[in-house]
Amino acid sequence: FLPAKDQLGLVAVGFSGGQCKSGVDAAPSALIESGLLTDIQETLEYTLYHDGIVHGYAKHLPAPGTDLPLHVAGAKAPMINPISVSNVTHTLCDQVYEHASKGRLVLTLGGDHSIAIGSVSGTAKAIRERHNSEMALIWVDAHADINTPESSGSGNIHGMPVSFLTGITKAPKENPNIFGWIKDEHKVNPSNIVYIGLRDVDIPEKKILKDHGIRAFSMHDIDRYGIGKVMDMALDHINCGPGQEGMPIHLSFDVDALDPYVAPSTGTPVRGGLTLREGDFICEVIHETGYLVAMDLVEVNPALSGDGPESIGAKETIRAGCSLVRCALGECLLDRYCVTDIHNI
Ligand code: 4U7
Ligand code: MN
Ligand code: MN
Ligand code: MN
Repeated sequence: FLPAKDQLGLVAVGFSGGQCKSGVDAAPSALIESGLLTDIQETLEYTLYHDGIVHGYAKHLPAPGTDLPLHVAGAKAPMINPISVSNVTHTLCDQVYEHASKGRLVLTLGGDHSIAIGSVSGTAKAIRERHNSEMALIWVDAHADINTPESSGSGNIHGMPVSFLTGITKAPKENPNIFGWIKDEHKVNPSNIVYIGLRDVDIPEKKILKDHGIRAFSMHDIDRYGIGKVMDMALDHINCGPGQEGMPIHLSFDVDALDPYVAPSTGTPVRGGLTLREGDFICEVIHETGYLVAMDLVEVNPALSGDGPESIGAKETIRAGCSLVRCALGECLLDRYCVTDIHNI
């Protein structure tokens, strides 16, 4: 299964159309400017494949004023920017597929969480073709992001990606062009999904999770069992525990899973979240399985820190985001070699 240990494909997606607050489009540049790519190449020793562009996808977007809210039968709110989100995620799907099908580990820097429709579908398709295998999806988030266009109270597509990725939602009848590009090869089996960090799940989402038997570890579970045991149970569920057969893993990390105390600069913060160490630990443990094939880091919004992009809140959020990525790419192993060395002296 494993991607080449030392090759990383990066896609930077400065897209904010899955929700209504501007600023999340500036996250990839902010993460890169703070040194993330230097760490990835020099400290973690990956060969980086990156086109050097932060994709705004302007050329894929419909003319201003034409991407009108889509009224879906029975919905509480119309879908917002449906054409833009569909187009951008279709393009992203192809970009991520390109990297993954060459056996590279793929990192997608968002952007709001709607972009996971593109990144996860691209990885899932490549993994099916390369390994004739299904893929696991670990979704670390305060939210379940599994609303359908009908159940969503906001109409924001960043609250719906998992419903499209599982096929629980199909392209809307009102306009099959919107997400009509998603085929079976792009989809993830609901039984291969694990959530970690949930604490703000809408009532219809709770029903969807229950009806589809999707495994979810809330903050309550983390308090009860501790993050170590929760990760053991999470990996066991997707067959990636010790001695199990294993399955390629896509990690989709929404920075709002972290407590706003450590990551305040995000669009939908919810109190009572993960500590920085719990977040890093999740990423470290997933790295250690050896099954990680792709990661998203989304919902960092440097503009939402109270006092502008230079604020401490934005800097801390960016720093936390970089740490999560480095941990998923194997930083903890470097530490461990040091400890081993000390013991050997
Ligand atoms: B994020 C919400 F209603 N559930 O659907 C919705 F609470 O990607 C929030 O996790 C979605 O940040 C949050 O709009 C999306 C809301
Ligand atoms: Mn296509
Ligand atoms: Mn999310
Ligand atoms: Mn969230």
